[in-house]
Amino acid sequence: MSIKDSELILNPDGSVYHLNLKPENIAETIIFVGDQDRVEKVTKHFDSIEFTTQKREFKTQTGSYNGKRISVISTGIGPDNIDIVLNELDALVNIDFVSRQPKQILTSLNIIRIGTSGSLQADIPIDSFLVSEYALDLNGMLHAYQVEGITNPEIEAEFIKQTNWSENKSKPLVIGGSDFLQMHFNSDVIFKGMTATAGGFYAPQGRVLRLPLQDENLNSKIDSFKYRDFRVTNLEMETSAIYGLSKLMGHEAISLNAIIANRANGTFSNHPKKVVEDLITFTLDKISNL
Ligand code: R1P
Repeated sequence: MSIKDSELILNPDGSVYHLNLKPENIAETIIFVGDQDRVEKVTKHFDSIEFTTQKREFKTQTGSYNGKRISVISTGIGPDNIDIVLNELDALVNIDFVSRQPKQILTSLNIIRIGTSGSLQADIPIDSFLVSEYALDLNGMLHAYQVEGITNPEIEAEFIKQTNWSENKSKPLVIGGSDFLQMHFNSDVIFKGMTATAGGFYAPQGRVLRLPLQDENLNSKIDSFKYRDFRVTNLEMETSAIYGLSKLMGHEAISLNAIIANRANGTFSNHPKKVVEDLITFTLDKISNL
């Protein structure tokens, strides 16, 4: 059965609906950034660029770094955008656009997120790097898929208990990153942790401007959550969605975070651009021998 036009939407030039990409436009190693202006902060280091396109917040450049073909894609903000980006990238490599059927032999992409994030722990300072060994999903987009089997029910149950998580909110999920990429990116200069992913920036991350929170103590309960060696180290808006969909689709994914804020002591980096720039060069060096 072929996938209907309404389900896999292609543009008149044959490119996929939101990303504006054709299968030949992307490499098998893909860097995700949030901000479209950050794409060129990565590709300015490339030897050459073969392809550029942009639609909405999704900007893509493909080129080579030290001879390795890499694509850089901006995802914009949030798990809903990750749903679009991962599904369309997976379609580009694993669905035949002519027969509109999944391919017999599937391709596994290497996906590396270079993001910014706020630390929740005093001992993970601003201007440091953190790799997400695990992601804690507080958002819920993933519950539209069959997530049984890729999550960690024991840690989830303990998190729900310790935070008295509201039944009106989607059930938190804990998902590991790619073991293969974590081994490859292992380094003394990088903290390891469990990254919480929220589906919003303000109340979903415990920020109050004018509206009161559903649970004003939730952030401090998240900060002090402890189960075996697990604690929540940092908060951002994409990692769990990337980890969950990559696991379900068979891609390898890792999330690297430039820590630009520390919410435990209320500090913000004096030079956030430099921290991101340093994480970009660290990442490119590691990718060139992937
Ligand atoms: C919020 O300001 C955005 O910044 C963080 C969050 O995950 C969210 O996307 O990451 P990026 O700077 O990588 O987009």
